[in-house]
Amino acid sequence: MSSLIYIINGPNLNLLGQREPSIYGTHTLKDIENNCLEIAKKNNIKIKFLQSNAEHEIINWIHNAREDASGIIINPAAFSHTSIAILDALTLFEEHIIEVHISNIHKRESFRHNSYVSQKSTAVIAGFGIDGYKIALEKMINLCSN
Ligand code: CA2
Repeated sequence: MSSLIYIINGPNLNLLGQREPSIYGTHTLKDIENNCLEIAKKNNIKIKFLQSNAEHEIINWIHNAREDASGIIINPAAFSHTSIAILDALTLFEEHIIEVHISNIHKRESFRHNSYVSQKSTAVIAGFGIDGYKIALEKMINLCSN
């Protein structure tokens, strides 16, 4: 059976590419999904690429991941800075977690500097634009095969 990696995206990322290109670039979430699907195919693994604006839905997906995922890549978007509930759900997940941010959250407003999710993440990638997802997936595939 091939590995399954969940790639979970938080609020407003469904609108990526439509505003603030100087921070987030011009690519869409669909472009990111296609990049990830290409890497998945090359490496003979499966991905579940998900996005929600609702905290409870993200929490339910993390619970589901306990049943069938070898790892979680997550861009919790604004929930990174607010959600202890997402942190708690991730704490119950026993495999690797990689947190991704398109922008470098540490160079931005101070309210973006703390991410609760980082406390449970194996690694954090921030500031490489949408390439952060590719890096995360390639690194996750390495982690899962060790
Ligand atoms: O840099 C990131 O990936 C963020 O997770 C993106 C979040 C922000 O709240 C975090 O602090 C950093 C915001 C996502 C907003 O998505 C957009 C949608 C349309 C146009 C531009 C951004």
